[in-house]
Amino acid sequence: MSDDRKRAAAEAALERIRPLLDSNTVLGVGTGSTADHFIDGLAKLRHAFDGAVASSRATEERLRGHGIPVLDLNAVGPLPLYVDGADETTREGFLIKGGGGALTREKIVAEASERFLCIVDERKLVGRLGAFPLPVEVVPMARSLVARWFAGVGGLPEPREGFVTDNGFGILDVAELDLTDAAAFEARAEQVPGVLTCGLFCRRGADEVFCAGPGGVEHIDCG
Ligand code: A5P
Repeated sequence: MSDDRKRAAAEAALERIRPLLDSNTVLGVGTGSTADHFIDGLAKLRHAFDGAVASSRATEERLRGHGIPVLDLNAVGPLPLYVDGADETTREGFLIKGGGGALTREKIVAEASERFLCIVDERKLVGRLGAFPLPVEVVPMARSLVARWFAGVGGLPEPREGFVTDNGFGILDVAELDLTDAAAFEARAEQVPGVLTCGLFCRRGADEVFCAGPGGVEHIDCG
């Protein structure tokens, strides 16, 4: 059921972007099982746009598998649209991302994009962020230092064992954080030496959320 809803959210985003595409359009494309549905649907629109910037190696491979050209972010200008999933979202478009470990490249592509469309099923729509442990990408030599910082602010950090990001770094998953002021927390956490990226997307959150539930897909304009 969850998979059907992920597909429904992805299809709603495809309908949203279809009229906006032209032969010069380069899309930002996210990572994860919901984004995979989006990529599979995008294959049918292959000739309506120029290509895509991928937020992970896995997404790059899936795009190429569908014959969609993958472009280097450095070779293109600002992207008009970025479509990606999330682990949690609020109605104002604040997100937790990084369950799949692609948070740094996702944050880069989100920053490079004029509009960020987030696709989720209804289990991920929350009133307040933080039930999902916050993924944090860390430079390996700083893992203990960064873990102590997160413990010091009330979190329970756990290294994601055996996981290496596309950037060659590690992930700490931090539970039990008080993210009442998530935007301020994002800014503080990303100042800690050794933190490459924290999985809060508030400074640059989603502009629109497509949330699939039992009654269909709700389109939330985050304002
Ligand atoms: C990838 O690192 C994440 O940010 C994903 O966007 C997030 O984990 C959602 O994944 P699913 O669509 O697989 O639930």
